[in-house]
Amino acid sequence: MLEKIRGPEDLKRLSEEELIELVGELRSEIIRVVSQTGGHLASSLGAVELVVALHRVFSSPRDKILFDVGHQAYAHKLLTGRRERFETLRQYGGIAGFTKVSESEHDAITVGHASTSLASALGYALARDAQGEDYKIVAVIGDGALTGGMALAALNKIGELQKDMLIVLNDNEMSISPNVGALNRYFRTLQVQSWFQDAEARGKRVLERISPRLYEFADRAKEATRLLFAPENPFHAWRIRYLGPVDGHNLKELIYLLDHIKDLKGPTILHVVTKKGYGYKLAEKDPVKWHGVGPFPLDPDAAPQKGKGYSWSLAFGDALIELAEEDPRIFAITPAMREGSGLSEYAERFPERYVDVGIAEEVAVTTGAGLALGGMKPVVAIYSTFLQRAVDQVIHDVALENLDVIFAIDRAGVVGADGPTHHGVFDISILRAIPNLKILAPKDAAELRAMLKAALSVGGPVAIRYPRGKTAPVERGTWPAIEWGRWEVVKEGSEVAILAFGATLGYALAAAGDDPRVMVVNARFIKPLDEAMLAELAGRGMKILTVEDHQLAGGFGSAVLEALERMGKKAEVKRLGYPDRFMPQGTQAQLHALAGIDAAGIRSALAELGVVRLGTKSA
Ligand code: HTL
Repeated sequence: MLEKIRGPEDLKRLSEEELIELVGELRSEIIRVVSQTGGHLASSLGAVELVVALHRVFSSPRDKILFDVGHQAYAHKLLTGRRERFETLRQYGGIAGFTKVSESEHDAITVGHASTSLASALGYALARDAQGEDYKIVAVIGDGALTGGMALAALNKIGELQKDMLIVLNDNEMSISPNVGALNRYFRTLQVQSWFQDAEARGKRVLERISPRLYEFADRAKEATRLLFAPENPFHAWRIRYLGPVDGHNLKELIYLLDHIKDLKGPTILHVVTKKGYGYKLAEKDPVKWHGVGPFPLDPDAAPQKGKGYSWSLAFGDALIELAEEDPRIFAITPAMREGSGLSEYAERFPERYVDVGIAEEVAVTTGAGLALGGMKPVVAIYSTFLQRAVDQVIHDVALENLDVIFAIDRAGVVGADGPTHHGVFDISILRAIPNLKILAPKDAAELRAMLKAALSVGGPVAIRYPRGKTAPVERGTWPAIEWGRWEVVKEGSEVAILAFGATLGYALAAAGDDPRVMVVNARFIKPLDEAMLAELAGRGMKILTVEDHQLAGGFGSAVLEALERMGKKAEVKRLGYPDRFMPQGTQAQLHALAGIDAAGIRSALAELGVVRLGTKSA
């Protein structure tokens, strides 16, 4: 069936039975390909019926279907002309793991970060109406993504303007971890109420027959329970029509409903209840683990391979646990990334000093500010890419009053298969401009621990950035000393100093080999720089090669140039990092090589600086 689908219009010709068969084929294909490529399996499996129903009833690309985050849209990709390329999912040069406007006319938005679909839908609606067009707009948003401020603020405006659009709330009770928030609690009451109404409808017929008086009593009890379970529907307060909840795996019912509501005027929310991972037992049982997976064996008894070894995230989480054991003021904050940030165990150990604020990075940062003002020592664990959401909060709420807030910035640098929406390559440029804020980057887990400990006592905001991936594990109780503000000479040399940090330090050492002319410096303090060492290197006439897993514009290398200028020192400087374009998806190693920040790239740069190693061709 799937092979015959060239575009969504082909769905309109299928019978109900054929559509149900298609749903099964889509699931099998998603599981087969993701088992090879890795990807957001559980989210995409849960949305298959929904995607089929939407494409059956609406007419993409004329009608616009906007997927929030875009990680649940694999079935959409398979149905919109990308079946043959689906095997390249998330690979270098392949199709993206999220929807992407430049990839297909059926992808209405380019996305990867959460909570944007409703504002985009509002923009589409304003454009449609301004141009006198009449296409339909459908935003599909998860209950997780609906915890984001952007989504809630857009709802507020959508309700006011009464623009025609359908918002499909795909409620699976999960963000990556179990979902949080008051609205989430409310959705649970709606589900209970709907169950009660079903039971009631069944019971009513029986009761009426047995005893009219009992029926009357039940009818009154029904009113009482309704009040108990369902307070005034908040969407009504927003002037948005609410329908649901309905079973998101009942294809027939979904199609019937969508068909009947597609022409409704004004904004409508259809609350659809789905099961994350639906159709793949392991994922249904453990949707957290199967939210995003690496390649996995198709054997049903096997677990996903999360990649062996000790992650930077765990190195952070373990260190924080030990610090929190000693210091009762430590308080960890995550914007919906408990597992990814290595905080699962911390959250269990210190539930009273832990908060998941939902997919709301702005709230995470400003809650940190409030905690600091209230006398705690907040640690905001946040991915570099998601910190972009909260730049003003860092500036206005934290840095302005020099508050003691630590930012543990995970996934700094290119992240690999998630691609440009998720690369963490802007944090240094953004944060470097902010007064009071200090920026550090450890070379390994031990140094991360040292930095975290030092940051907690130095005062004012401190950002510690570390990459996605593995690092060597360290023993509990390992707290190496670190001299605040000082770089570390890792290898001596006479002619050129490579200034590298974090993920690029290993490459620098590999490129330097045992060449006596090449010095390698662990430039772990990015702000403030170790200006004393920099001045000394320049004074000695050393050439300088900066290497960063970050954009060149405004990054570490720029900071070095600025410092030399400020100090009135001259040095020949060459900078390696990402050029002024968005880095694509691919493995981290592929992307490092592409930008020439890996060992081979550094060797070429050394050659350009005149340090050509004898006996080798390139350098
Ligand atoms: N913060 C922001 C701004 N965007 C993203 N994408 C994240 C964090 C990380 N993230 C995802 S998917 C996801 C999060 C938190 C959960 C979304 O939950 P939702 O969908 O209920 O909307 P579900 O997976 O189907 O349950 C990714 O980075 C892919």
